[in-house]
Amino acid sequence: MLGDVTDARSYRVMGVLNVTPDSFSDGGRFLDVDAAIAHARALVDEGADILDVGGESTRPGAEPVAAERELARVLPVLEGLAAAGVTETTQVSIDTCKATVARAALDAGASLVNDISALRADPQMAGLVADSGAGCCLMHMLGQPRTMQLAGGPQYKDVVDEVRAFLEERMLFAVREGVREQRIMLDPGIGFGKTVEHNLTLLRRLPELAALGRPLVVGTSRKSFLGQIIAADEGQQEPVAAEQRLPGTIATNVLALERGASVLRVHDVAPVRAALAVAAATLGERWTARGTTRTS
Ligand code: PMM
Repeated sequence: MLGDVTDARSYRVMGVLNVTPDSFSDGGRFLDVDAAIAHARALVDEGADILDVGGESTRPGAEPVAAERELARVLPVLEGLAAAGVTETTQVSIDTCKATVARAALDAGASLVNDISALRADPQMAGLVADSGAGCCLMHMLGQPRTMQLAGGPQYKDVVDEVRAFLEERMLFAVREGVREQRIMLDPGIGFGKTVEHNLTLLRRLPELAALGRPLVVGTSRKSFLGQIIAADEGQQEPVAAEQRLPGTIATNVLALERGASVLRVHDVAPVRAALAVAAATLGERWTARGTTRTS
């Protein structure tokens, strides 16, 4: 179960598997069930501790998807992962805001619900998570994916204070609905209704969110703010393409680890995991080879 530390590492790497036609960085690549399962296995081989399977794009401007369609995308993949034994060795998370999708995913072997609406979108979701005993990730988002980055831009008085208050309120709500606190993880929702500066401030002040006492999930992977920063450094106007954002992904994940993140949600598992291993060793964690503690 998530939270059990099976080796000396204090963090986990969550590999992203988007079974969507339109996700911003990998949309359309894994719509085919066999391609999705092959990619999932590759992520596990690269060292993913958790696989996060999603069937609805959350990129800015994305339109909502009906539950039947979302389910038709993710369920065959989850069933294929179970048949291949992957769900027994690797925790599988379902990235959804819909209780019907989450229920089917949990039945198929998932054990974590990653709800970017933090249990706000579907009134059945909190009860489902509570009754199933699954873990859940509660994420901050201002507005909806369709509207969150519209002109005028998101506004906060103090982004960290507001995100922290939101996460605390959602955690209390979840607990009131019967979700055990030990099963809750929190996520500042990097890129969800935030400017570049908001994202950077959240990363810089991550310890204030870690102070809520629950594991923090951080997802910066390939996000647009990285493309904007790298472009500015190169004197360009247009953000660099998603495939060119790995250095920024690594930099932010290493810094997030140093500031208290527990779960790093990424597309490029192998390079991020390697960077995190070195960062963690530098920070003073015992360094390990997959489960074996090295002393020299
Ligand atoms: N980001 C995306 C989707 N789901 N879930 C959590 N908990 N945190 C995130 O930052 C997050 C998420 C968008 O990225 P993707 O389209 O590449 O999956």
